[in-house]
Amino acid sequence: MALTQAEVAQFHEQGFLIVEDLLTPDEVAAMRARAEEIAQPDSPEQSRVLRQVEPAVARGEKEADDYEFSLRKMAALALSRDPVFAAHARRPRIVEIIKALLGPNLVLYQDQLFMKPPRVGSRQPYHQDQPAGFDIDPPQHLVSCWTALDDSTEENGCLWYLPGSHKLGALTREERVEYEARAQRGELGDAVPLVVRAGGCGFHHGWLLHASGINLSDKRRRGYATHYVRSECRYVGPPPKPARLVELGTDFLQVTGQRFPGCI
Ligand SMILES: O=C(O)CCC(=O)C(=O)O
Repeated sequence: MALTQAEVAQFHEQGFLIVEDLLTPDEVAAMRARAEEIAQPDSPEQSRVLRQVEPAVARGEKEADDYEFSLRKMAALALSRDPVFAAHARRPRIVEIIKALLGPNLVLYQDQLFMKPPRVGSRQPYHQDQPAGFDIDPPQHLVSCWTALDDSTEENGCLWYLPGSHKLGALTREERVEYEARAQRGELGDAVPLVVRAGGCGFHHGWLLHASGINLSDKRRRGYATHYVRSECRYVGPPPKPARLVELGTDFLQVTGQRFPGCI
């Protein structure tokens, strides 16, 4: 069993689960090295991997040390079949945990590497993953795994989970904005920081409210998010599939188990 019954029950009650040291230092080092290659301005992956620059750097309000340290995130690494990141998305230790939470048939819907560079890494306001970009029905069968590639601390902008908030279901934009406003006013005292060493993982439900802080430190805080859905779900967004997959000329990444006709 990848998880004890108590851990599964805790996930369903709280909407998240934290597992320390799921990856070995060598596994983390391989992912870091590959991330650094992909983040170079002239890397061959440039056309496939989506990159987003920190907004304040893009506006010229802040200065990053170099191009790599200006990046807010890179996306579609596993989806574009990068061997290192696709292998991580299918890593048995992670997949067994997702199976315990979602069931035996799984695909990877999306993946994102949050770079959170030193000093310029910006806040990610409170949000739920599910309403923001996963067009699936039924909508609740989404679990995200966030893997720390650097030690993740409150100072360098770790993730914060709001326990039990997945039970609220899909919130409206206005409701999500109100949660962020309450966080800014210091009113979300029960939020839990995802403080883990590099190689630790946080697993969260698609409806769980979560946010990440500003990076106030001189060290970066990279975290790789892989978003899994049950293969039994139907894709209900603009046909035939998410725009990113159409652009890449690819499909969702098969992770384990079966696929079903008419489903994702
Ligand atoms: O790593 C971050 O700063 C944000 C991550 C996030 O929102 C997610 O994994 O869903």
